[in-house]
Amino acid sequence: MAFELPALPYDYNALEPYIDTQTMQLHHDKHHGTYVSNLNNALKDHAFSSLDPEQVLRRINEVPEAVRTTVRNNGGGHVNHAMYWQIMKPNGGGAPTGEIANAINSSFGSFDAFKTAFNDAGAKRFGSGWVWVTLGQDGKLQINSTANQDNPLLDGIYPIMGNDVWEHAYYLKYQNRRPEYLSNWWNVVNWDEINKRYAQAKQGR
Ligand code: MN3
Repeated sequence: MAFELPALPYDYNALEPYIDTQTMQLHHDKHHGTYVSNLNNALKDHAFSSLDPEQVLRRINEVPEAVRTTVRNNGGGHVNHAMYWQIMKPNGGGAPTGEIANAINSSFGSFDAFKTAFNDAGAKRFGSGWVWVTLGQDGKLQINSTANQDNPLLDGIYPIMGNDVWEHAYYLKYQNRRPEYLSNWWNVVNWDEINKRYAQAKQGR
């Protein structure tokens, strides 16, 4: 198989009480697993099946039209979730550290203002999608949101971090209370990993 479901880097129950065990099991094994198998099926006989999945998204316009939407949705689903598991960790959260802390302060004034803007963008996304932090041309951090499984890489922009606001990410525990999920999510954020991704973004990855 060309694309593989990455193992979760911690136990299914490791993000309790903020993200419950059953949600993690279903979200990783079933949802992410299905994106990977659909992506493999769509690109089965195509040279892109040997590419890094991030490159597939960057080159989405070269994917045959017959499977382009399938690849966009499921390739996005694969790349988005591979990032999502890595930018969370047990006993994470707290104030940001390292270079990203400086970038947050210079772009948004304070960590609280940044969190508020991120949570608002996530809460306002109608239906299913993601909320992202990217690096703008001016060197400042930007917050935006996309529908479905669209990733900023479709526009050539490397995402520094993002949160999943599909109902499958939170509904078992939070039901309709998406803002509560968004605000609790900061307790599991992995700033070390986000700093690595920020460095990649600055290098123009
Ligand atoms: Mn998801």
